[in-house]
Amino acid sequence: MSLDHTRLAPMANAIRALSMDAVQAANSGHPGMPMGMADVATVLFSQALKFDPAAPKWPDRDRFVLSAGHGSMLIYALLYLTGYDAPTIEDIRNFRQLHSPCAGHPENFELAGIECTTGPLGQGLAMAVGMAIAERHLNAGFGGDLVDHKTWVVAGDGCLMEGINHEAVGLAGTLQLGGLNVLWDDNNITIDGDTSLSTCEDVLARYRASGWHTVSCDGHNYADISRALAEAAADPRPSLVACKTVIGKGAPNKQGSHSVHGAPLGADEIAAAREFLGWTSAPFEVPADIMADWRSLGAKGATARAAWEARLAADPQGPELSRRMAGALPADESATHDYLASLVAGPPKVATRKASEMALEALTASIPELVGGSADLTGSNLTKTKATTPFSVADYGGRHIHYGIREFGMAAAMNGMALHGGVIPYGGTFLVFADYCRNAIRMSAIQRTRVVYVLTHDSIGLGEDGPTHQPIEHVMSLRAIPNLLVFRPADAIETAESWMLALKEPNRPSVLALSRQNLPPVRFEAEMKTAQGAYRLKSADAARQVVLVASGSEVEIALGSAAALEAAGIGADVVSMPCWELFDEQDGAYRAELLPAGVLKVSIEAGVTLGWQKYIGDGLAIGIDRFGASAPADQLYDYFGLTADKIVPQIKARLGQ
Ligand SMILES: Cc1ncc(C[n+]2csc(CCOP(=O)(O)OP(=O)(O)O)c2C)c(N)n1
Ligand SMILES: [Mg+2]
Repeated sequence: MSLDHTRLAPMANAIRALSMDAVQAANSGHPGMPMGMADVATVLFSQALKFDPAAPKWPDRDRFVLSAGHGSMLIYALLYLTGYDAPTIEDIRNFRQLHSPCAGHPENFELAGIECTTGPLGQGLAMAVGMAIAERHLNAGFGGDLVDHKTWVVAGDGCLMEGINHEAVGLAGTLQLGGLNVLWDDNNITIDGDTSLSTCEDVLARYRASGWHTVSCDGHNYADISRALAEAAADPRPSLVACKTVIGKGAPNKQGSHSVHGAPLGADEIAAAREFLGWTSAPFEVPADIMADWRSLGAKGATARAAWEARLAADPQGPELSRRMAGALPADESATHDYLASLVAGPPKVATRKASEMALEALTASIPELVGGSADLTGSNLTKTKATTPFSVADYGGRHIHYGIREFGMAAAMNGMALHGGVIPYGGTFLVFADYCRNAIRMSAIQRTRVVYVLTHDSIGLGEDGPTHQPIEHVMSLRAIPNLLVFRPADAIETAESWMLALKEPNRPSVLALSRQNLPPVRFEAEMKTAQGAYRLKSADAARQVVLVASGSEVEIALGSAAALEAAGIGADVVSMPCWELFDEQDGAYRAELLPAGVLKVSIEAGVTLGWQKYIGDGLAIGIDRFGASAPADQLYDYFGLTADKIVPQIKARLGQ
């Protein structure tokens, strides 16, 4: 489409009108950002973006990420105007209402045209880095005929100010992700007022210092925007395009002020804006000629998509790319089953982080879409295998990403990779630093992404590094996140099963909480008992008076305690519970049979006891409700009362014996 102002300006005004009317109807929302970026978005969609509304998930489409998610009406308007099946104008009328796919912030699971859920500022841009990583990786494996697309981001001052931006920009610059282009809504306004209230940063200089290309433009001048986008697209480095804009552009009395950031314009100002923009249509109506321009623009994408489909059909690698993009695992699972059989033949005494590495050796060798990494703790998290060579500018085909000390950036990038499709990301750090990336873990769960978090050094069992490094509340607090599987396996077989289960979850992220210290085998057969979340590891010999429930490294302690109880004539079951969430999904009969009423139930876990009551009722919760200490692990277990010697007398006392 030409840069004819007389055509583009009305198209951009359609975005403005829909945005201000939808926010007004909802009596809540953010008109300023979509109105300010309407011109940039119109040029992007008409000049640069590769998309096809008729096939929203077409694998080689450009990815468009609205990192400034509060400006959600921008993307709803664009999807509607360019002709996606959804949202409909009815959906837009119901912006922010229950069951409208036009939620307050864009949700990837609500609308096919939305690549990722945004709203927590900074994470959209950081997810886009992951999308660009996935694109380069698949390009290296499948070639430019099948994989060659860009990632475009609209980000605000907030996205650039957040700490995660430093991590994302550092990673993207180092990896020279030239397909990544960030359009910065450089409007000098945030909620509190002028950006000078809180920042004096030379943003472009920071990006350049991180290996980025930067360019500026007048965000309301179509030719200038087009020039900047073309420059960004051509540069081999990731690009930041500073688009100088006026927030709320088109609202004559309010534009340029923070008052248009997040509140309806009001009837008077909307009337004034209609006058100012020359927009005479009723709310939610777009004049036929303007609509026709938008729809013809949307229809153009079919050509590139059809050409790609023809290339895919002709390419011998086409079926493999399609398999990966569909998220289907390879049919042949013999490598993992062979590995499990080897564990049964010779159960090793290893740390579960080591058991994870052993499982990953088998998994990464047979599942090529697994792309691992670590936030600079590769040798501790044990996430790198023989099959996963480093991912670098020199080799985008590599499958181990050195994320650097960027836990939040890593987690968000993994979300972007999973959302891009074609790869299954996993990455490691210490469990205690899950808090550094917690909101991205939460976003994995909200967005239903298959991301596996390898979180090692999962308790006081890490020993001498002391309380700053010893997770106490972390496993429990991760269990509090909906739609997240938290595995804390007890030995090598449970670890392998946890990995297999995590990878078979297309719509759920998983955490693997893994020990630093060696753990003896507790299971000697491989019948996938982890799938039930919890199972009886040992049945009482004497008449059952107690059920001990434990996870991870404390299963060994539960077994020791049970042996001591049995020696005293007290029958004790031991239940290993590697995954609460899977156990909660079992039927009531199974759960009641495992944790029967009327029997003393005792939980043993080296972390906070808050939460165990739902399984043990008024039973005994053995745990650690304070911060840890710096000492060798054995001494800590004794000091914190996590030994059979210290647990058994408490149980006897509760039983009155
Ligand atoms: C992590 C996070 N912190 C705070 C917020 C709340 N919030 C939403 S928009 C915004 C200001 C963003 O400013 P800017 O990106 O410049 O957007 P503009 O006002 O220009 O539309 C804030 C603080 C959020 N959404 N996410
Ligand atoms: Mg701003």
